[in-house]
Order: sequence, then structure tokens, then C-alpha cells
Amino acid sequence: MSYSLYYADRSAAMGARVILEELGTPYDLIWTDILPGSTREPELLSLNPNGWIPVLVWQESAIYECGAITVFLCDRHSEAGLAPAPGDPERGLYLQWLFFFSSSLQNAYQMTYHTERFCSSKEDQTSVKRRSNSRLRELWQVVDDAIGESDWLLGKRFSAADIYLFMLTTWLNESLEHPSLESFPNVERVAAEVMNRPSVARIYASYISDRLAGKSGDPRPGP
Ligand SMILES: N[C@@H](CCC(=O)N[C@@H](CS)C(=O)NCC(=O)O)C(=O)O
Repeated sequence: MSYSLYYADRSAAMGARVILEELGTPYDLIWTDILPGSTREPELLSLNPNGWIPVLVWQESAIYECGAITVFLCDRHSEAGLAPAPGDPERGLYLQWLFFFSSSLQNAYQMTYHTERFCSSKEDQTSVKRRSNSRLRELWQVVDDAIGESDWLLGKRFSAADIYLFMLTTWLNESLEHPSLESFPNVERVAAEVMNRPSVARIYASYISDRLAGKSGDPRPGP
């Protein structure tokens, strides 16, 4: 039985889609409108009461959260070599980055894109936005320093964590006063390598052509 993925372009579901492509396993997309003001389908809300995507459906089960979907898929298809196996010395670092991305970086993006959810009055929004943009800078700096001169997040070995990193870089948008990707040269280098993968070139074709044309890209739907 194939997978189904609740999906929108430029959303957090793109990483899961790239992984499905990398695995070469059949899947179908359930196109989902997550633009501000849109209403979520009852089916999506029954699977993820937060109304967020991605949600991955397989057999009788459905799971949400990018990190969980990444671990689930890469472990189920371990022959693809996208993740260190449990017990592998690199497993810890792999999990570290997935959790860091989902709990810290993705949250900082949420705060810059959906600032109104994080303050109780309109007057506070400017301050929250400013702080979350500098938080974004601090967190990307941590990732940049950790990569250093390495080829990938895990050193010499490519993994699904690099796909996750790439997806997060695509939400940087200078028109929203985010730091530029160029401010983090090690992250930029890894992201450029990920962009060369055929799966990424296919799924991110419009982002890549915008980026090559020097456009910052449409910030929405974003995270
Ligand atoms: N922690 C969740 C966050 C997912 C998330 O932020 N999804 C966004 C798309 S990029 C979404 O559905 N946003 C719609 C909204 O927040 O209303 C995950 O890692 O899956």
C-alpha cells in the first residue's frame, strides 16, 4: 500500500516529499490549502488537530511532525541509506539535528511568519518579530558553526537531516528581515549540494529557478 501525504508547495511537507522521492516508493499527494484565512478540511483536522501539514498516511495509521515522519520513513526504508541505523555511532547526531530543527529553528520561523500567534496585543508584534528574526540568526549560526568545513551535517555522510536543513533554508526571506542565506556560508554550501540531488531539483524546481534568478521567493505559505 502506498503513502499519502497532506501537502502544499513551499510548506514543511516538501521535505517529506523529497524523502519519498529519494526512496522511490509510490505515494500520492493530498493538496492542502494552508494560506492564512483558509479553512482546514475536516479529514485533515481529524488526523492532526493542529491543522498543520505534513501528515503522512500509511495503512491504518497517520502521523504528523516533520521529524517523526523523517525517522519513520528512513527507518522503514533503511536500504536507501538516508539515516544511520539505531546503534550506529552517528545515530545520535542525526536525531539531534532533526529535533533541533523541529523544536528550535522551525519554531523561530513560526514566530516570524505567524507573529500574531505569539503575542496577545498588536502593539507587541513588532517587538516579537524583531526578536524572532534575531533568534533565527542565532540558531542558524549554531548550525553553521557545527558544520564548519564538513561536507554534511553528519560529517562525511549525507543523510535526511541535510534534506531537512535544505527545506529550512528555503524559508529565509530578506523581505521579512530574515538574515540572508549567504550569512551562513557552511549552511549555504550544504544546501547547494542538497539542491544538486535529482529528487530536490524535481520537487523544488520553481524555488531553484527563482533563486537562480536572484528572487527571494514568495514567503507564503511558508512554515
Ligand atoms: N511542528 C510541525 C510544524 C509544521 C508546520 O509548521 N506546518 C505548516 C506548513 S509549513 C502549516 O501547516 N502551517 C499552517 C498554519 O500554521 O496555519 C512539523 O514539524 O510538522
